[in-house]
Amino acid sequence: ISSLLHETLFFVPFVILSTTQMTIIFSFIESPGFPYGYPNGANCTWVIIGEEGSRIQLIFLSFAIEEEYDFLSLYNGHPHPANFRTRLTGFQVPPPVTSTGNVFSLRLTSDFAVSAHGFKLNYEELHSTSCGNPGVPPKAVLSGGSRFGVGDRVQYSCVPGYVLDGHATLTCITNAGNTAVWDFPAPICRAEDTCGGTVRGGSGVVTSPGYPGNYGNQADCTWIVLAEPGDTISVIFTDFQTEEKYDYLEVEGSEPPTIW
Ligand SMILES: *[C@@H]1O[C@H](CO)[C@@H](O)[C@H](O)[C@H]1NC(C)=O
Ligand SMILES: [Ca+2]
Repeated sequence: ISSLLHETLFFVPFVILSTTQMTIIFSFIESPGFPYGYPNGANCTWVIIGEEGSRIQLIFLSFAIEEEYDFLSLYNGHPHPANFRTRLTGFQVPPPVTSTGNVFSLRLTSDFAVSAHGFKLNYEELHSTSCGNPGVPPKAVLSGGSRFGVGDRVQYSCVPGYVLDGHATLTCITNAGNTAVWDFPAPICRAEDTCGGTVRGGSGVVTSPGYPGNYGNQADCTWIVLAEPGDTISVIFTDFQTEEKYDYLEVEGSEPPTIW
């Protein structure tokens, strides 16, 4: 991995602006002060630059950022609004994220009060023949080794009391753009006898209970998808089958004020 470190800190009352470009010597990034709390008024940018043709994968080890007030924003490329990828906040460790190109930028911004542990992550340069770590969703167990190259498979199961929605086996394949990608997203482990839920974040997957198997009778599941105010949400169906005339999926949208 090639890159360089230069850091500037401007101290203005309640505001810290910092820009960091890192020479990739360490393969981890921590928020300032981790795990004792990042500063208020922070604006810290990290730019990770890989070799031409590679992608950068972030694997979060720890994540605690004051929900909806402080954010870790990711950019595919340099940190310009046009490159915005997603914004992470809250207290759940996010799944791994892979950049589309060889530059990936992170920006931590915090408001004037209340901090949290912050984040720690590993980053890795992926070559075109590696899919990278597909991640371990909450309550899931990953088996099948630690090789994530084209042709490799990984297998998921859930801890007792949880059932798997989605595909249990993922295979690393080459897509039309000649890039190694997993053939399916990582599955979800859901508590037995529950369905539906609330999802947020830049993108995600929703499946019927037991998918790709059949859903049960008498099911009544509601999913709420929340986006940032001002954003729109698109729903893309990759598979759809319900009993015609008897079972339904209704999709409705509401204006932000009714949810927020
Ligand atoms: C953070 O710093 C960058 C670059 O210095 C600037 O463009 C951006 O507007 C700042 N963001 C906030 C929230 O202050
Ligand atoms: Ca805060």
